[in-house]
Amino acid sequence: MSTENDRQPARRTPGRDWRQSRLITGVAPLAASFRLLVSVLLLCFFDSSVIAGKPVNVLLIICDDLNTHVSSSGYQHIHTPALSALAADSLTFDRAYCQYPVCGPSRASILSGLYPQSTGVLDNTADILVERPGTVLLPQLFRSHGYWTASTGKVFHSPKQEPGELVWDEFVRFENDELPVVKTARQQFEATRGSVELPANRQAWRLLQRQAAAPLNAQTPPGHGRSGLTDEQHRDGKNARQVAQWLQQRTHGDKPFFIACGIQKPHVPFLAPDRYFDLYPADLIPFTADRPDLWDSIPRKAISGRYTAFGFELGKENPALRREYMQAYHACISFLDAQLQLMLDALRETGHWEDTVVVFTSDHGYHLGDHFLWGKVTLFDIGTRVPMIVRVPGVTAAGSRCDAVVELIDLYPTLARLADLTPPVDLQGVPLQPLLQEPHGSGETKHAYTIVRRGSDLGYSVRSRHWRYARWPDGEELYDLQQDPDEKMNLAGRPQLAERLESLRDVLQQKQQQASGNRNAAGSSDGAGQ
Ligand SMILES: [Ca+2]
Repeated sequence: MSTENDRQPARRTPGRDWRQSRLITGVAPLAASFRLLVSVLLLCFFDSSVIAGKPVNVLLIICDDLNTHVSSSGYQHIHTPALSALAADSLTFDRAYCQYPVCGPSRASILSGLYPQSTGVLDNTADILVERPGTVLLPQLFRSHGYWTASTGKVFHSPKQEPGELVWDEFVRFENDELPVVKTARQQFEATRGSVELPANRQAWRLLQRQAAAPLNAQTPPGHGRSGLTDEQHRDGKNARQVAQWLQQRTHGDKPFFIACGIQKPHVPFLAPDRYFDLYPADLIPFTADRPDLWDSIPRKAISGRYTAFGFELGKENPALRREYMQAYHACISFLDAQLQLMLDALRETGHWEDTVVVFTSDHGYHLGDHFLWGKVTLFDIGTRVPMIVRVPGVTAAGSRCDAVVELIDLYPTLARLADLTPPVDLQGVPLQPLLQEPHGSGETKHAYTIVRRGSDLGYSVRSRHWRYARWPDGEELYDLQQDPDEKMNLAGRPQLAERLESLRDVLQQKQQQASGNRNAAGSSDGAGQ
């Protein structure tokens, strides 16, 4: 059971306080002053934690179910000008992968810097602070070192797993305003039966409300379409405006800030303001049809069954329905892109563009009919690869790209190092610092590791620049990503690749051991927390 004591920060070696670490006072003799000046210049050059002499601020923007259908990832058939502009001024990671292709486990992993087998969060109901007491969460680290921390929207998975005051100075989650279709239904209802608030009307109205909203707002089958709302009436419109308001009102005071914005789109239901649908005439949306026998050579456990809820059959294309959903998903992406622009504008207008690290990413990828599948919960590239853009003023080169394999758990140690904070000793991610300055300098040998549950079993995947290997209870997959980037030809049975297969089996075994190796937080010997 969780107790309040479980939710206290773990004991750890504190990093330098930012106020102390950057204050230089007193009058020194000339020679000493010169040495000091050289030291400061060297510090500024080598220590990316100092941006124009100010503490580093952080704006972390994490989208929900956003795959790589964005201009910054090279997808041509999308309108995302804010992402294009951000990428043109930042470093884009082209091979960034989640550690688990489902919201809750992925977010627990990102925000702890740990693989899911160490967080113990392998579904959307588990809470990392219960599963792994004593874990120091990313915003908690910043807060304990003098930062003002705030979140809006879905950063941690759900309100049930919201650590709240433990990690945030302010946190808020918005809802969409009432949909026009619901408003119309409510007015018609009330014209004959009186207020929906009357006790005698509540049950009937709840049923009618659900029916009226379902085509737009249901989870299954996924609602999709033009919401009839304005940008600011949508949850993400409110999220972006909340971030802008915090910046404009300087809610952080004199402290450096760590602001996390959880963008809800393009998670189902795929509804967005009308004008974003106008960008995508359905009959012009392209897709690549798969061959009907695709699944004959792939382990069946690699399938996620969600495609049935969307109304599809395995092995059969339905171009009209596929385009209908793709149009709505793409409209949601253009909508979120416009909200991103608001936040970036606010950073500039408040003078924080050059002292704030900006990270834009997603919790996992998403199938839009690829492999006949819909939704998440797969280990394919489209299900695990995420957009990832990082801007560190004075460090990342404008318009630079990195094709090294990186993992979302790398963000925690990277941000900690940028802010000159001492992270927990047991993080499993690797700081991206060498790549931030030299995107082509290293990262050759890294493998991304992703797992997913299938009942009581797990599927496992490791990926390098060239290969992806997956193991399921009912078979294996091997893809040559240079020849077959869309993963349509499973090579696991090819005799000429037996040696390659064997070496990737070894890599997977090593990753499995590493990933489950930090099940308890450092400093909490019995896992009971501090
Ligand atoms: Ca998600």
